[in-house]
Amino acid sequence: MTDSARHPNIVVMYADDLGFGDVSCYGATALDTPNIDRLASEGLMFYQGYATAATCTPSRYSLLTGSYSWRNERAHILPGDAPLIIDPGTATLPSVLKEAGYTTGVVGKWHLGIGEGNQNWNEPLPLTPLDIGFDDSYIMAATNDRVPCVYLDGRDVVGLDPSDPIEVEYDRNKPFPGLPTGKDNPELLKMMFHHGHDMSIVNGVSRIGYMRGGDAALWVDEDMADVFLEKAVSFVEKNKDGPFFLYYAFHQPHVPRLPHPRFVGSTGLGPRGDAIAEMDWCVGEMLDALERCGLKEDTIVVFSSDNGPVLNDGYYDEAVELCGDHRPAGPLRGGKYSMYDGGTRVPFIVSWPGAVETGESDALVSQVDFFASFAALAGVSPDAGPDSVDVLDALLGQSDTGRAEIVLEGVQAKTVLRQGDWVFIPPHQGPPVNTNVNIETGNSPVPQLYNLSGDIGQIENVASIYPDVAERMADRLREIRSG
Ligand code: NG6
Ligand code: CA
Repeated sequence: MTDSARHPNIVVMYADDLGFGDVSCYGATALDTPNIDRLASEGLMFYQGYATAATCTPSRYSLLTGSYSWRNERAHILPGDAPLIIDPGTATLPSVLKEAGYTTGVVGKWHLGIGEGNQNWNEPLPLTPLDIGFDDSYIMAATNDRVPCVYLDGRDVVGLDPSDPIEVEYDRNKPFPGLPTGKDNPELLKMMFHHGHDMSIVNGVSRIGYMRGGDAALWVDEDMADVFLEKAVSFVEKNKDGPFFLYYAFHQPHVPRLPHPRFVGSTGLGPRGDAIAEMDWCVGEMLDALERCGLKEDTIVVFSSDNGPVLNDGYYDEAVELCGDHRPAGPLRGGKYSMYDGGTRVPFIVSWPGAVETGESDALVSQVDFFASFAALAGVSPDAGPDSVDVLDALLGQSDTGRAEIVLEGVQAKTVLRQGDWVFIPPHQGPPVNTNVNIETGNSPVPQLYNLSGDIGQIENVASIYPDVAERMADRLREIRSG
């Protein structure tokens, strides 16, 4: 092995709300994802690959820290003005790789908080990705449906005119007087909200949160894919002498779904499908850039998603009406927010041409394992804590064995244990269905036990047939949570 083969570049491409059944290599027929498929054909597709949680912030927290998110009570869906929830000094995937000589960059959706609270967006930002291990950072602070709707380059808002400062307010009862909102001025909207998302209007779309000022800095949703892609590609070009770690976090297909006009109508599924097509194109552009730079065989490329799919996540965009026979979660039950597998089991592809075996793997792996696995690959051994398992051999296709067990997290940090093929869901209070999004939550007054080997759709609760298994797993889950 040459040096560069021992320390490959690492590119993690991370979709937002993309389901297990949303790409063609995982069985989708209603839309084509030729570039993700190309990555899969050059690498290894995991069928038991998980995000740690069924929502964004917790999954991203785990991916970057190697720690289960329910251990940090701040790791829940964050507002756009939340402080950074990863403390500087914490070992993170980028900080550990940096120690091993990598140059590290993040481009795209962040959603792990910025600053120390009460953030003044008009001054250099105090706590950013730059403070937890990234050398370069070009991000949006939270989500594309949350204010502030601006890009952050390092510590600065891009394109901010100091004479038009930004103000952000998340208290629902404190709209900026005189400024239109989705709630009061629906006639100004190009995409109507369905639930939530009725506060400040930016680019014809009402968002979560109020903002005022910063007009010259506001993003244009339709250009977002191109903006992030350009930054991601230039990071690769700039650092092609490597090794580098790039965390490229897409905003698609999260709401509001506003792909560039050149993708509008490219699928029959409406804006949600078109946003997936746009993201797939970005994947292809990144693969081409790596090839152009001569890095194809020196780079591990990972593609995955932060949580499962949702159709109506708060805007009328025809995702439900145009879905037809398409099953965004494939054969899995539930979706985003859910404790069922549809919430957390996601497309999970690892490619390293020449080094990773090609084909399919049934090894149980989680994004929380990137921390320990890639640290091992880079030759460093941080104090990984108990949650991140070195499954490098499985990720490289050299072993069929991944983890023995994994804790999965639905919304509100409700946890589930998977052990082998068994999934145990403890009784949890709350409605069985989140009616806003029409997704089963997994809440039930009784314990649930499923065996995925014959029941991938988690249809038959066998807790009363195997009470000893259910009890053993309940104990184990309690033990892990208290450990
Ligand atoms: C929810 C939003 C949803 C989405 C989600 C975060 C409402 C009613 N719903 O609170 O639209 O933004 O948060 O998604 O506001 S995530 O993928 O970033 O976790
Ligand atoms: Ca998400």
